[in-house]
Amino acid sequence: MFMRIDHVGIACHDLEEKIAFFERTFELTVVAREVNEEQGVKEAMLRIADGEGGGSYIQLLEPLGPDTPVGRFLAKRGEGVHHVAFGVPDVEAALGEIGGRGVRLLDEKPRHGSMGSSIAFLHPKDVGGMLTELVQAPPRRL
Ligand code: V0V
Ligand code: CO
Repeated sequence: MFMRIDHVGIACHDLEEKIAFFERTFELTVVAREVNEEQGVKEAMLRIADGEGGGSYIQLLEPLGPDTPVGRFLAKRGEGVHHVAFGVPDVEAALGEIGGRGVRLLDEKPRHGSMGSSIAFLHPKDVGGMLTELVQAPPRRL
């Protein structure tokens, strides 16, 4: 079901400062930036590797306000790993299969994610304490 780790999401207070740190320390490059109002974040993707089914990235996340998933996470736990996202071929099909195995779905239907992807989240309490995201990359342009 999982094809690769698509990204690791890291919650931070100051996106620009964290981007600068990752760029100069690990020589990574930002390949996309987006404000996602629905998810309550301002985010940046830094490419680690490219593959045929999709790349893998670090996703830096700054909350748009305190009353958002990442805002609440920062207040409770401080900066750090917020979620792990797995690449799947079909997020809707994966949701059906995983939900049928008793894991609580935070999204019944896929939502808009970074770089044109379709995403959905699984409850961290049902996945060993790890907030888990499913990502379906958009079809590649020829
Ligand atoms: C909360 N908890 C976590 C957690 N956030 N555990 C592990 N990892 C996290 N990131 C724990 C928390 O400690 C509580 O446990 C319990 O879950 C309930 O959390 P809460 O404090 O009540 O917090 P809420 O109300 O924010 O709810 C948490 C959930 C929420 C996970 C349900 O954050 C959510 O729906 N997240 C999905 C959407 C999201 O995260 N979007 C931002 C990324 P105790 O203390 O009771 O034991 S957007 C993104 O990745 C995009 C756009 C993309 O990739 O393209
Ligand atoms: Co993410």
